[in-house]
Amino acid sequence: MKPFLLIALLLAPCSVLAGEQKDEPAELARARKAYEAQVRTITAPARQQYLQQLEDMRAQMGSRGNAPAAIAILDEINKVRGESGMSPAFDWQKLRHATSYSYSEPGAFAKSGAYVDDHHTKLLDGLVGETFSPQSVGWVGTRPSPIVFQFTRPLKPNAISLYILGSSVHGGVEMPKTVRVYSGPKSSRDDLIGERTKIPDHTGWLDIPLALRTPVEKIRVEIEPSGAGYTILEEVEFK
Ligand SMILES: [Ca+2]
Repeated sequence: MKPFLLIALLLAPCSVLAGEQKDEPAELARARKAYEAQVRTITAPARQQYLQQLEDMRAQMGSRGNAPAAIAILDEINKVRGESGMSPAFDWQKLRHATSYSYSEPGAFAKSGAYVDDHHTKLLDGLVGETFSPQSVGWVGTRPSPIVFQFTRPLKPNAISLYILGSSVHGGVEMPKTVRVYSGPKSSRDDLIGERTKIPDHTGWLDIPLALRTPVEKIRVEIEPSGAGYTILEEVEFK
């Protein structure tokens, strides 16, 4: 017998044994997969409830300007999402600084006050207030200018949040009648990805889910005023 054949014969049983230990039966893999899917289905409502609770908590911390707490909550959100095979949440705190925006009609701000946003910074500075301030962006007697947000790479946010002032801050302030969100810089009914009507009169965040099929680099927001009063916007976030 040639030496290499002898070596092959001596090694053969070990290889087979190792293969049997490593390769599990297909029945086991199938049963485990079904079990894992069942666990995911059974625990889904509790997980969704917990994720919603975390999102509310994160928004609360964000509106109070408590960035470290908001980041800690985001880590927990991503841990829970990761454990259940979901993709990580949109990390707006990191992406905010890499996002810019412009107004299609830049001259339409309310001049009676400090509501001009010529430098395009106020809506992404992370600051929100309970009432109007020099950090607010406002329009009066005219339709607010469409706002075009530009990301540095294609993104697929699940929602947009707008921090809007309600009439409780001043009688002349009105909530928008409608907010429409489009993919791309121009508005076209085909590109409508989110819409809110019947907006409750409330100072704070207004969430609008976005139905994006593919990532986009630009998102356009159009606000329709309720009447002739002030429309005041403080901040915009993507989630
Ligand atoms: Ca702001």
